Amino acid sequence: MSNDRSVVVIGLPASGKTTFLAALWHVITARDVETLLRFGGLRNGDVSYLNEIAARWRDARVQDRTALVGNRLVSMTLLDSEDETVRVTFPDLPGEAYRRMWEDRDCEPEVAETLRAGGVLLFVHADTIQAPSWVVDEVALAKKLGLVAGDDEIVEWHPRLSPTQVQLVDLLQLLRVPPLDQGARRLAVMFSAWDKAKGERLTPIEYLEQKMPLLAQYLRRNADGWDWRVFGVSAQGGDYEQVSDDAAPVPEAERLRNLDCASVRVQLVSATGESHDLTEPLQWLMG
Ligand SMILES: Nc1nc2c(ncn2[C@@H]2O[C@H](COP(=O)(O)OP(=O)(O)OP(=O)(O)O)[C@@H](O)[C@H]2O)c(=O)[nH]1
Ligand SMILES: [Mg+2]
Repeated sequence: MSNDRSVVVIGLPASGKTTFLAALWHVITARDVETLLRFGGLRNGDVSYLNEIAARWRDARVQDRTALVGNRLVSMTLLDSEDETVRVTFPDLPGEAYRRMWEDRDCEPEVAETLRAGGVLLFVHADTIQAPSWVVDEVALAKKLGLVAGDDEIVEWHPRLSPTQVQLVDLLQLLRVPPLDQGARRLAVMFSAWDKAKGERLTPIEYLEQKMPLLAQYLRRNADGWDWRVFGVSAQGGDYEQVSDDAAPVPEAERLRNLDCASVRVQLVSATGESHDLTEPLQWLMG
């Protein structure tokens, strides 16, 4: 028996979506660490994109920004704990598509189509959260640094200047109104680059509460009926190298490349503990 499921991967630009898919495909195909969902064999469908990004991941090189053109719908055939086949389809869309929804209130019909399916994986780069700031604090800081701006210098407001949590709450709200509304769904909030956040010694849920209180409150108040969980994910285990010829070598990337088993680069932190199993949030989303 086969079940077709789909999962929507969303997140602002450079939030870690493609890197997660690359690491997931490696962990599933290499089969060298325990996972809740297992490789179910090759079925009809094209896995060349997945193979390409996973090869780059193994090489400890940073993924290219996903382009707006081209169909990046990827499918994996997996087996669950009861040996039932589940076929999971994900779109790997560029964060640009989500940024446009916030900034221009616009969404391509194909993007809207993919957004209507299944559980939602929301990626947030843990290390690049744009926090809200107070004008008085900014002025005080500028004065201390001797950077007093002229009184007549006006900075035009742009939606891109909004705090990350404001943009994400809006994105989630857009998923609960027509034409994207699909009723209440499961949502996994994925803090990516968790290796950068670990030093703060917070659990993923505490990280959400402290760094993005508006998003935390929106989810806790249950206004839009999301059934949600929070995960910390380090899909790379550390910093990778840029691909360009003149990019400086990164010692951490060299260390990661030298590990015997590449899957152990990966770390997933949830309320129940730590593992290398990137299929855990998928299993929950499909439950
Ligand atoms: N340190 C660290 N950096 C990471 C990790 N995962 C992703 N990154 C970095 O985050 C940046 C964005 O990663 P991508 O996977 O390309 O992000 P994306 O969401 O697919 O971006 P778009 O395609 O532009 O929407 C890259 O510089 C990655 O190297 C991680 O686990 N650790
Ligand atoms: Mg991408």
